[in-house]
Amino acid sequence: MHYWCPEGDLNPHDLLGSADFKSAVSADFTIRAFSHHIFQFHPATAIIYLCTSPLLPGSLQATVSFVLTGAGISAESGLATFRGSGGLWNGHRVDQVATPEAWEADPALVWRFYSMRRRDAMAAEPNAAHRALAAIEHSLADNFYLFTQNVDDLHERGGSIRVHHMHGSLFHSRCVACDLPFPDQGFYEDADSLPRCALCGSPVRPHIVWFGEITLDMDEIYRQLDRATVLLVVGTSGSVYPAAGLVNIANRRGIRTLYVGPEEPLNASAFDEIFLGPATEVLPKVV
Ligand code: BJW
Ligand code: ZN
Repeated sequence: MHYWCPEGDLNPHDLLGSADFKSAVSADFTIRAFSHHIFQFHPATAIIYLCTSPLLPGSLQATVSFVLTGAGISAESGLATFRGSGGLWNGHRVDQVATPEAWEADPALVWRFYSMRRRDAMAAEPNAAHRALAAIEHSLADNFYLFTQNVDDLHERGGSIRVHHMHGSLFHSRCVACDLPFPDQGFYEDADSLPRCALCGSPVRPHIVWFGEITLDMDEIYRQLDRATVLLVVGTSGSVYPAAGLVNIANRRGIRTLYVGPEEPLNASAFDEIFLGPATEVLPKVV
């Protein structure tokens, strides 16, 4: 392997023997972050380029930052992701229980699932990644927007204030007829006592956005993305739209796009920079 290093502060030959570095830079992926620097690997020439802009702690501070998070940011708090190895519940694929079709066919099953999710989220604690985003919000204030696909409340409990839940909230429910969300921390695990609306008697469902339903706050999301200078995406597989398409919109507007997570998302090629690693390790360094 050959290295090209435009900077004097890092000798790539020191890294050559490091097992961590070898596993961080491989032919499978073209851009890697390691030791606060960004490397680009060209498989054809086997040359690794050290990109000129190192990843510096605090580099997001002087920006208008738009942050999108997914299930991965809560993984280290013990909450299962959707498509990872923990993505099964009672033998059901999680994304098959969280659907309008499942609700139509078996509301008791869906309520058992969301009751369990409520219990798990209540028992979980925010981690260092949630807290790192809260810290940057405190310094950027209105120049920081956090949109999450997650329905748990770990961002709020980690100290974030301006949190927008585009896929709904685990701790709200709504009547299928009246359609107004209300706070609800109940557990509905008995098929004979599922919740009903106090006003009209219709079934009450989780206030969650399932496939085929309209994601929340989209006008606000597009408005804030228009103003952003950086889009930071954390812990999402890039497989669910419209969230997965925000990076493409950002690219068209010339916004710098960063991804943080232990593996590349499906839409990896759309990002300017990818920082591989668990959110609790990488995020506190990035912000
Ligand atoms: C770590 C980590 C660590 C692990 N640190 N990271 C094209 C365009 C637009 C829409 C569509 C389209 N094609 C199809 C559609 C429709 C559909 C869709 O996207 N389908 C796909 C299957 C293709 N989308 C919809 O129906 C949406 N509505 C919609 O489009 O309305 C029309 C509309 C159009 C345009 C504008 C506005 C509206 C609704 C989507 C609803 C998604 N609902 C769910 C379940 C409900 C929530 C719940 O119960 O919790 O939301 S599905 C599930 O997937 C959940 C999640 O929020 C969502 C995303 O999952 P996420 O977060 O990416 O999790 P995973 O498990 O996939 O990935 C975890 C990641 O973490 C991995 O990458 C790991 O590596 C990483 N990780 N450890 C950091 N320690
Ligand atoms: Zn009602």
